[in-house]
Amino acid sequence: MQSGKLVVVGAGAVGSSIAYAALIRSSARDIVLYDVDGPKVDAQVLDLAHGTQFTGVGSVSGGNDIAVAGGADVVVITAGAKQKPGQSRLDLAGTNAEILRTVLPPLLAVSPDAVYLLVTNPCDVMTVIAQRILGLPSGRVFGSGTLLDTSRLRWLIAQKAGISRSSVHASIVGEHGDTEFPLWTGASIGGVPLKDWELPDGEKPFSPQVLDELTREVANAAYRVIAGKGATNYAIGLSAARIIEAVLRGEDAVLPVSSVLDGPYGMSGVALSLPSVVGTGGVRSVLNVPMDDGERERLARSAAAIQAALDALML
Ligand code: 6V0
Repeated sequence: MQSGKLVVVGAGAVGSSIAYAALIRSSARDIVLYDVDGPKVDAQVLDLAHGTQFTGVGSVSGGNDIAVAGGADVVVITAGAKQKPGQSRLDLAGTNAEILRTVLPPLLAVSPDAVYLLVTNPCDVMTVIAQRILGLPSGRVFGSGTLLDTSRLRWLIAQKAGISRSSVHASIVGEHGDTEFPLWTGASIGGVPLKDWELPDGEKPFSPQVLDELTREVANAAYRVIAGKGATNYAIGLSAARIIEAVLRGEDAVLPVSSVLDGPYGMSGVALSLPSVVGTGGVRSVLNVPMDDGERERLARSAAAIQAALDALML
């Protein structure tokens, strides 16, 4: 059985979906949900626990007493306000920063050795704030960032190419938000550069126009889901479970996640997503991936948007 205690903070649409994904993927041995809303968290815990006969997880528990969050190996933060239709992720910054200031110190007191994963939006801004509040090394406090957006991109590319998603190599980097962008430099299917990929009839489906459409589609994906059902939850649940596994299994997997940078690409003090090595202890390093001038410029724009949100919070 997988080892490790996972604590998910916030038992709403996202927190409960992360717990559910971790349960059915056996991402951790013990799964704990914590929320200030007692009746809600108790109900979520019961509903999840009722399914444990069919999973390989040791236990599911939780409640509204911070003590339940003690001794964690990984703490995932989903507590906070979510986007309403038409709202951007950056619009949530003030409210959710306040929630972090309330919840993180007591969490650190009961789980001083945990890796902290930020999912609450705006994820990159929250990562910087959390890292400062917790005072832990930057690799131990990081955000799910653009892993979800990358999964959306790979799904779209795989559909167009008629190829398995696992054979598509392409990443969304930068802000988990409106300035995110795909790293087309280096994007490939089975080693074939994306722009050279041919369908059986000889057509090359990834023209510059199509790449632009894919970029737009990924950037608007969350807005579409929120407009239709009020929240995005299943895909972020699975994305977070994947990160939790990389940490608890010490995988050293390369995933696009968001950590506070200290030097790479000439950036410091801001968190954004770049392909990073994730394993025991969190983010172990940030890769120096090839980028063309346009991509470097877009990365700088993404960093500026995140910095502006931090400045607006006077940080
Ligand atoms: P939700 O369904 O409203 O749940 C939020 C939960 O947080 C509620 O149950 C609250 O009771 C709880 N909460 C509030 N304050 C506290 C506190 N101080 N301590 C403990 N619990 C608290 O929102 P939902 O689950 O849909 O979204 C949560 C956050 O995830 C939002 O900020 C979303 O924008 C964000 N998402 C981030 C994604 C990502 O890729 N990073 C993806 C989807 C959503």
